[in-house]
Amino acid sequence: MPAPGPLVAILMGSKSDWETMQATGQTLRDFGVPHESRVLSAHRTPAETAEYVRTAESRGVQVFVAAAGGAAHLAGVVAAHTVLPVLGVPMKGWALDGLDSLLSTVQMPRGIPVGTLAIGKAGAVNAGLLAVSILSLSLPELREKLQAQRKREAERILAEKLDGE
Ligand code: RP5
Repeated sequence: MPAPGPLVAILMGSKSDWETMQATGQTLRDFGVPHESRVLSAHRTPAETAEYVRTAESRGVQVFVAAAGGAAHLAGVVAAHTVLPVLGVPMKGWALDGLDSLLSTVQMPRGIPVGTLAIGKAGAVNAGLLAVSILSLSLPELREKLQAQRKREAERILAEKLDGE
């Protein structure tokens, strides 16, 4: 694993998203993937967001995860400034309970892709796993860790006992 800089940047539109997005950081930690997390808003800090994305690549970032709620444009704005993979996580809550966030994140115009995950915690965890999967293309040890994790999960499911059965 290359030591110094973060390979994944986890961005979120507000500190209020952190409760959910910690799950992405934890997932990356579980796989030993260096990452950093920042609050940056598409609407409230547009210049700083663009600057962060432009400089992240030169620091070694290879995958962006961007989370926002409501008018959730952060992932799209990040994708507008990089050709690296951008994974969008729609936040739950707000006026339409996350459906607004999902549609704002997923409905990108042709040419500027955002890989959009599920709303909320499941999406936050899966964004971490998908980032690991992308990195595993050039880091074979991560592929082995992913395979081991799938096996552990399958064993856990198969070992589930149902009350009364
Ligand atoms: C979005 O608006 C953020 O990503 C957050 O999900 C939502 C509300 O932000 P706060 O009002 O909690 O700062 O930009």
